[in-house]
Amino acid sequence: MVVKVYGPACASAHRVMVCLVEKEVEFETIPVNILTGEHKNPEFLKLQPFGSLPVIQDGDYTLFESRAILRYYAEKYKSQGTDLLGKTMEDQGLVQQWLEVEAHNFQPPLYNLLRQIMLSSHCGITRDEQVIKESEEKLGKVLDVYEDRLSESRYLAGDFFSLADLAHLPLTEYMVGPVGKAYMIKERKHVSAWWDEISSRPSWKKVLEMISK
Ligand SMILES: N[C@@H](CCC(=O)N[C@@H](CS)C(=O)NCC(=O)O)C(=O)O
Repeated sequence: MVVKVYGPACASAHRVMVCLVEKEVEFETIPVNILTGEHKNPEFLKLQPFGSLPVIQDGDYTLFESRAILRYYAEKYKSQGTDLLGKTMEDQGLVQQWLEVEAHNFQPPLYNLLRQIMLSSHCGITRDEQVIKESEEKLGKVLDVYEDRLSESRYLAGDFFSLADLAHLPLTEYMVGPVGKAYMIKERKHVSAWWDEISSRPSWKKVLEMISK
């Protein structure tokens, strides 16, 4: 049975899609239109009571929260496709650590920038230059930590590509694209090399192609 991914026009759904491609799991996308408020319809709230995307349905099983979905598929298909969890307990701990860093340190300031710069018209908020400045400073400090880390290992959790790297793909793609902050990546040598490497993976190129249609 093919996995259903409800999204797909949102960064968190792209995170799930790239994981499924890496794990060689077949899926189809079910469009849910955030702009018309479809994600708050009673039917959709039965799947995701908070009215947020993405959600997957795998047979009778329903799961939401993109990073929970990543962990689920990485474990369920551990020996299929790319191993995204690490081999030793220590590597696995580091994957989980950097996955948390992505969620709690990296994403919040970048999401603020995205809201302010790309989505302010949709979100009904007035662009606030002070919020943009502070968010950029915060994100810069996070990227300085990444620069140190990536000067000693090829990927975030070690010398292997993992969920920790994969989770960064969708929002960083917006960051270097429509948010206009590519220089924050380029001016950090190791972060820049890491981004070039992870964003050239065939799995990510495939997702970009899927979402461009
Ligand atoms: N922590 C959630 C965040 C999901 C999220 O922010 N989804 C956005 C779209 S990318 C959304 O549904 N926004 C509409 C809303 O929450 O009302 C996850 O990782 O799945």
